[in-house]
Amino acid sequence: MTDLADIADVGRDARRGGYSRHGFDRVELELRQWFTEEATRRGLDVVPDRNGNLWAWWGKPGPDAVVTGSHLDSVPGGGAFDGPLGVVSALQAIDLLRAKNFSPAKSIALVVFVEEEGGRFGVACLGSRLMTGAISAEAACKLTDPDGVSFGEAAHKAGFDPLRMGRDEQALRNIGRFVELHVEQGRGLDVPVGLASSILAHGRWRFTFTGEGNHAGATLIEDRRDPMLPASQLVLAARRAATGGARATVGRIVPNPGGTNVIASSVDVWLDARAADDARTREVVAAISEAAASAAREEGCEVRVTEESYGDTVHFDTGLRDEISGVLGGVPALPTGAGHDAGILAGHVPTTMLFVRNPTGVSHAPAEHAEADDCAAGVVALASTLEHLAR
Ligand code: HGY
Ligand code: MN
Ligand code: MN
Ligand code: MN
Repeated sequence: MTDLADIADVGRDARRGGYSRHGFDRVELELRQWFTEEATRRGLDVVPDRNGNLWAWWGKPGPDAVVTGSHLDSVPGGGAFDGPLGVVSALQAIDLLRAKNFSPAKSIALVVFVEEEGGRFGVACLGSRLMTGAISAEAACKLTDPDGVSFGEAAHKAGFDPLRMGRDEQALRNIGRFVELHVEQGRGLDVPVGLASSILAHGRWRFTFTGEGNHAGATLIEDRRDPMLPASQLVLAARRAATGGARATVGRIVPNPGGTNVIASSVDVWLDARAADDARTREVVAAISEAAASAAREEGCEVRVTEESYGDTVHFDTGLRDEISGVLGGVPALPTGAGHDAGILAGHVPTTMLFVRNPTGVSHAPAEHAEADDCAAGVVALASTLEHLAR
């Protein structure tokens, strides 16, 4: 809690409430500096990788290390725990292990992934996707923020070379086991600490509706081709389609040009859809796309759909999970609807996640919370996990 308090003033969003911390923005760079100082003060060697992620090493950097970490960026107006809890818990776990004079046989590394939320450049888990090759450097560097700054430009400004980005074999070889500690984000956990079993298949789709920009007063209703109408139908279709445990959300709509007395000429609508498996997710998105296309036709508008990112269901390594559950004296395993860098890494290295209880079930919002005692239990669990894996 002291570590979280250390950064409590960094990136507060007075307008939205909570925090807005985004990959390579001023605030995230300040948090990276904070992490670098905290890790260095503990005698860890901080080395950035080629893709904008930060590594802090206890022991020599090299293959088969035990790696833990999370991210420091947030959604717009996010909570204090999603991401930073995993980073400060990693630092605290190191302190605990040091205090008991543990001497790891394997190197331990802490990692901070860049742009996990995709809050600035639109694609979540950008740092881990780049590292694993799930997105190409070319595609990643072309992504732009709402001001038109590209990820490549932002990375360059932060001291990274876009030409050297991309799948990082060395970094992947260095991860023997990966553990991410995270605040649980629903109401799935009624004890202080649990383990993740799986992540829903999920992705993001942009729907661009195009109509005719015109005057809000002078244009008769029957003369309009207003793209806001099919955009609104998409929102309703998303709710209708998300049955049986599937989730579909529209959290962001951008009308162009966006004037109160202007019929928009186009509207961008972002759909976040998640479901148990690939087939069901595709089905939900297809149903919503069909409704959007038909609503667009009815209004004389056009619609273009772009899949901005997608990942199939993740099943975390069951062997590693059982092993860690044993170390922790038996803890529940639960699925989650939230995405994580651990989900990206799970396709490449044995990976597990520790969840810390969320008493309110709120996340991606200022009210996100975890009790101090549960956070402490999380640190102890992470320390035991690292100790077990690195001995
Ligand atoms: O959106 C997500 O699930 C994640 O927190 N990136
Ligand atoms: Mn999140
Ligand atoms: Mn997170
Ligand atoms: Mn006028």
